[in-house]
Amino acid sequence: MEKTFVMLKPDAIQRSLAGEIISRLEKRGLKLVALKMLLIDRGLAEQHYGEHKGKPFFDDLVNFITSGPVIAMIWEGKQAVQVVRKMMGSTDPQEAMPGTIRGDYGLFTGNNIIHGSDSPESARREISLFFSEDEIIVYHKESDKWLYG
Ligand code: D4T
Repeated sequence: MEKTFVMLKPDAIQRSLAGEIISRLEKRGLKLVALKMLLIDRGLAEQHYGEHKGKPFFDDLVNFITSGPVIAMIWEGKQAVQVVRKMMGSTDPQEAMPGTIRGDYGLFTGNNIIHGSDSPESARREISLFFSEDEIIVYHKESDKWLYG
């Protein structure tokens, strides 16, 4: 089953949106297989957002993501990467459709609440940045047979 890396950014935690967002992902049918709260240091932030190094918003992005605790998670499901990206909505919350997480809770690109891997390759890279193998829980969920038939 496909895995994706999801992170609730510092604004989600400060605005008490964590439970609500986790609930949405759960209700969709995705399976939570790892979760931790952490403070990201600048080194990890620069690695995670390496592709944006040199862009005008890079420093603000690193300052923001290191500004408070985040919740890092791994969610599993069929096409999990694409499913989470659709649930998140556009990077700019002003453009994000109502019904998406950013479209319902955000107003500004810099503080856009949630990160989700943009491809299975990025998911693998990001999962290994944030989690060790023994932090990923392998278990059976009875509801899967009702979700997938
Ligand atoms: P992340 O990576 O956080 O899930 O967001 P996206 O995948 O939707 O978007 P991204 O990688 O292009 O941007 C990463 C991060 O940078 C912030 N950002 C982005 C910003 O502050 N100003 C900008 O102009 C852009 C493009 C928001 C998300």
